[in-house]
Amino acid sequence: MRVMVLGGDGFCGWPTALHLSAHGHDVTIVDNLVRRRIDDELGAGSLTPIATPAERLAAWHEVSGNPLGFVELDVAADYHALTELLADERPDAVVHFAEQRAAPYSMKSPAHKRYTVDNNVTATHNVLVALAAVSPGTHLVHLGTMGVYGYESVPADLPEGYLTVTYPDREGRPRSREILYPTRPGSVYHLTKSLDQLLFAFYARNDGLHVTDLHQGIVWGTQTPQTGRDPRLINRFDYDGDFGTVLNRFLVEAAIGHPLTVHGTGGQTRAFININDTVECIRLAVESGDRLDDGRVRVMNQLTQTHRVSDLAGLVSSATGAAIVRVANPRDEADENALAARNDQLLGLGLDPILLTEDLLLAEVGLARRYADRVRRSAIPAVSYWNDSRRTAAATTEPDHSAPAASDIAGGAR
Ligand code: NAD
Ligand code: USQ
Repeated sequence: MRVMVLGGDGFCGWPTALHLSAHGHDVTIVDNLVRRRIDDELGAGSLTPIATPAERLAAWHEVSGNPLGFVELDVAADYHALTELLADERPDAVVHFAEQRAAPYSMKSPAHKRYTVDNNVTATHNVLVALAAVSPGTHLVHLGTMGVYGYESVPADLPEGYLTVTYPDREGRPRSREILYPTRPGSVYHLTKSLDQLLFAFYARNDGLHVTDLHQGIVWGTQTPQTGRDPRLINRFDYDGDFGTVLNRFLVEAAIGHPLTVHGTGGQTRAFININDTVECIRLAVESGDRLDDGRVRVMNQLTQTHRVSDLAGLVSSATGAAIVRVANPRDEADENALAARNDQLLGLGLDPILLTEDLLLAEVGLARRYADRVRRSAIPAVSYWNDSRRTAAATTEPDHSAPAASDIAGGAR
């Protein structure tokens, strides 16, 4: 199949592009490289030394014999170029990763909030409008988030995107209908994914677009068999207080002798998936595009396990001897929540989940130790606060590395 990977230079996009290419698909990456500029803005690069796009493409061609296309393009800002590209290529599938994906970065300042909404919502809308105009048969596979469901404890397993609700009609007779599961975003970033969901529903109904929205949990791990084939193919690994996600942060912290930074009580339960399962799920989604219902977005929950943050810290600590520190939580989130979710659809398509084991954790710590001299310890504290009371609470326990000037962020405020 001909597949276009928007955001294919990023942490999930790059290994996905290689995985699809290794499975015989003809892949073109589209990316504006903003994530590399955000590294500079935050003063925190990837733990792993990532090669330039040109070096990456050359290395993949050398080791696999497969060419990869690359187009530098801003999906949010360059609508006309995007439309031309889609009209020329008419891909069978577009995989859409091209959004600002860090909840803390999205809460950092008014400029970061505006950038996140402008970039993410416009990118998604541009893709939908362009597909409807020039390539309506293309299957759009979007990376959404489990966070759209919110993190209230509900006494049920979260369904895959939809809920059947029963309500009384005017005569008091019970009626039922299917609705999109009500969203409860916990950050501006998660809010954009909730808005995306409405855009997909509209364009599927109005224009008959074929859309799969993957509600993905927190991705952990780094390498895949393809990214491990040559040092120039290595995947990025974020550990900083904005883009680093909890388990990958704990693994780096353990590797450099930094205490594991548990926010608040550590009672937050979240959904997780290994990067190797991420790339496989996307392949399964892309290759099952012929199974979509007309006019209805397919929503699949892309997670394999749920874990409590304090349990993860305990696991990493007992495997490595790392100390654990409880820091004032910069986020506005419940002290604790329960979480369970269905993932029947991806299991039904053949996903064979990789479960968290001490061996896998230690392998990641080993990789982190190899690049330990690249870690900037000053980038580790999470210092994007959800509101002023969080900032004040944190100021009593840690130094305040305040948000950067609102006027100069990597993506540029429009
Ligand atoms: P990432 O930041 O590493 O990659 C995103 C890529 O998109 C970057 O290469 C960036 O340069 C590009 N991009 C952003 N805006 C763009 C634009 N306007 N035009 C062109 N390119 C643009 O993020 P990631 O971790 O790879 O996440 C990818 C997607 O998966 C995101 O949409 C995210 O919401 C979703 N997701 C990620 C995780 C996770 O744990 N990493 C979990 C669930 C969902
Ligand atoms: N946390 C800590 N210590 C840390 C970092 C985080 O205790 O050092 C806690 C946070 O307070 C939060 C939990 O760990 O309770 C998860 O935080 P995270 O940064 O790992 O994940 P999150 O902000 O939810 O975002 C990540 C990705 C995002 C994706 C989302 C999936 O960055 O793109 O959408 O995971 S989900 O969590 O299912 O919504």
